[in-house]
Amino acid sequence: EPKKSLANGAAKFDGDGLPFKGKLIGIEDLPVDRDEPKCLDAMFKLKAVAKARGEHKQKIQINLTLSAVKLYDEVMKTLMISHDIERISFVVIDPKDPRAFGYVYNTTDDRHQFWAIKTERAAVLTVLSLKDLFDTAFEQYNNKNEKAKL
Ligand code: I3P
Repeated sequence: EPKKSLANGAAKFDGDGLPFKGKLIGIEDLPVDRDEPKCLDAMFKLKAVAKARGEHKQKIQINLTLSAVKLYDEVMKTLMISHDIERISFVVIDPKDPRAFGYVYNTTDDRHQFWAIKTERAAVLTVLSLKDLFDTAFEQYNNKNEKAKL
C-alpha cells in the first residue's frame, strides 16, 4: 500500500486547524517535563480545586495547527494562548475519566506547565489527533531537511 500523502494528511491542520471543544480544568507547574504519575497527580488535584471553587470551568476551543495547540475562549472567541508544538513534551489521558487529558508545555523560561483539559467528546479523539499532528510535523521537518541536502 502506498504511503499516505503528506499533503492530504496535513490538510486538516492547515489554517485555523482541527478544532475540539472542551473546558479548562486548570494549570499547574511540574518539576519535570515528562512524568505520568506527576501529571495524573496534578490532574486529580486540579479537578478537586475546580470542583471546590464551585464555578463552571471556562469553556474553551482547542485548535490543532501544524505549528501550535491554540486555546480559545469559547464564549469570547478570543485566543487565550498558543502553545508551540515543539515545546509540548508529554501528553496524558486520565485513566479514570474518558473525557480528560493533559499535556506538558515547556515555557521559554524553562518551567514545565501541566494543562488539564476536559473534552466535550472522548479525550482519546483529541489525543490521537495530537499524535497525528506531532507525526506530521516531524515528517515535514524531515522532508525539509532531505530537500536541503539535495
Ligand atoms: C457538573 C458535572 C458535569 C461537569 C460540570 C459540573 O456538576 O460534574 O459533569 O461538566 O462542570 O458542574 P453537577 O453534576 O454537580 O451539576 P464536565 O463533565 O464537562 O466537567 P462545569 O460546571 O465546570 O461545566
